[in-house]
Amino acid sequence: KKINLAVVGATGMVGRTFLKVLEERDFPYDQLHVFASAKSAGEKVTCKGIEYTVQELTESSFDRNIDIALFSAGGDISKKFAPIAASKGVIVVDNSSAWRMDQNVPLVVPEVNPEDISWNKGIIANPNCSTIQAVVALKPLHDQYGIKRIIYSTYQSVSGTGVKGVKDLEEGLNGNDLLLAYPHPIAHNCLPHIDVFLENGYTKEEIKMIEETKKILGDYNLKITATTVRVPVFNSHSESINIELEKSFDVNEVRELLKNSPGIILQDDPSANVYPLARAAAGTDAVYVGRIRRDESIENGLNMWVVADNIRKGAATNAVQIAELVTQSL
Ligand code: 11C
Repeated sequence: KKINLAVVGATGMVGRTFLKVLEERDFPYDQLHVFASAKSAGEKVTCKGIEYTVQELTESSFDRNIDIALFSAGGDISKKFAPIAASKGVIVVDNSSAWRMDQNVPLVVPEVNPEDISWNKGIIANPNCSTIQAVVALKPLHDQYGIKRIIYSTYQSVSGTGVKGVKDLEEGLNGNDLLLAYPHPIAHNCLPHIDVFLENGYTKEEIKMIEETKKILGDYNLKITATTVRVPVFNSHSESINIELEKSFDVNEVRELLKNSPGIILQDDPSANVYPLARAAAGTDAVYVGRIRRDESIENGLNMWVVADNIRKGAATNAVQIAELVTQSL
């Protein structure tokens, strides 16, 4: 079947990466339609060597036989337009947080729970970037040894915030703190504050990681806590993940298991200074795992360091991978 594809939010940071990833993977579409807000309408974008004029997103945008729409235009746009698109037979792959915890919406990472795509009712949610890379590394461990508890500590790049975050760091490194995106300077700093604070003292980013992990792994008994931190890095999120497993394990066996699991590149040779790094991960689609070692403070404890490009595997690439699986089922 020939697929007609739409990209909503085509001029944003993730939207532009959608187009790049579609081109790189030679996604098999027939027609491509690109939409954005009125402010960006008329701008030009290119995909597979063809230039497209960005159209304003309206309620009639989906009246053109579109099969799949990739959305990354913010939660409010998704809340309004994803149901409109779905009602017209479009399958929406939505990158915002608007639909992720909705019981009627599958939350999918193709390496982890591709089977959940089958029960979609027109909207499939793409998880938060920091969750995606974590669950790619956690899934094989959960299957093999059973996970009891997870402690996440993250080191997240400014591109997760978008253009304003990138500007704050760029200018801040020149001694000019703009504070466009953050309440404190991000240059030469670490901010234990991502998204808004909630009444229980956690940030929304921390709660997203906790809840989305349970939904994707399909295990609501998991005990999870998280501290998410913004660091002065342009691209790629890094995560320290401490895990308590149900069963005993051998550390070398864990390395072998992760090395052979989908989407993962093992980089774990500390004696040669080999471990995952944000700069090396940037611009790639893999999830890098290293620093695998026993947590000797508890029984069956494990530590690892997980890095991925938050705009690619954490957003655009994951959504395109979902769209590829949807295409196979059409
Ligand atoms: C960050 N994780 O790094 C956020 C960005 O729910 O899609 C992604 C927000 C989301 O700031």
